[in-house]
Amino acid sequence: MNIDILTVLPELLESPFSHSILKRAKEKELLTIRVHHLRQWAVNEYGQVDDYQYGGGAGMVMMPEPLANAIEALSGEVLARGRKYDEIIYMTPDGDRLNQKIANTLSLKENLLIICGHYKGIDQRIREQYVTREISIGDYVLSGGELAAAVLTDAIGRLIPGVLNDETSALFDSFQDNLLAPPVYTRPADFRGAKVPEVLLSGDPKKIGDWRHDQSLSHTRERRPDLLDNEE
Ligand code: 6GU
Repeated sequence: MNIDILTVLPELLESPFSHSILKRAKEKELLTIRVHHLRQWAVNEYGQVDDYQYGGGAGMVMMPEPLANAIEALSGEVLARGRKYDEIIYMTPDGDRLNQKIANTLSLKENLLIICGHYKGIDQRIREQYVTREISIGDYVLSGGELAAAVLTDAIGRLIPGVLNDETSALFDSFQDNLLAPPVYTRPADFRGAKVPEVLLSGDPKKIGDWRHDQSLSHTRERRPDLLDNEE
């Protein structure tokens, strides 16, 4: 999979993909992440990419011209590889709220472009003419789309087949089947008097599987009953 990210703050996206699972995904060449500085497509020598909003009001808006030129240039590069973007995603608090289902769907794509908004956001015409999908990561406001893009990329990247060492382990993640994950334990079996549940020491895979499922269910009922209501 190839993920291109368009931003005015590439520095914010340097570290998140250089560690752990996403680092391994890149090393295995299952995932390529390219961060592009929007200023490359600035409208003048001062590097301008934003301007005052029509109608007045505080806050700058990202101009359509640099964005359109950037999207077209990057689309051209993908086309040179014989492909096109499967989705052009704009990170915005008023987008669809990210969940595991969306992450699963996007993890099956080949080429994604993620646009990080800043200031008051991007000119509406870019949303209408180029963007195919708008995503938010939750009901709170971030200073810009970069951290949200990092969250989305991590959620997608780890789901690409072959990225996780143990192929089955993503299947047991919280949310993968609308259930929260069960509690986990490691050594010692007795930590200052607090013991690991006996069943986990039993060596009986069926019993352990049943216990984990029960724990997932009760944990979900207690903390996130809404997940059970939304069962498809
Ligand atoms: Cl995608 N962007 C910003 N700026 N804030 C957010 C968000 C995105 N998702 C939640 N809050």
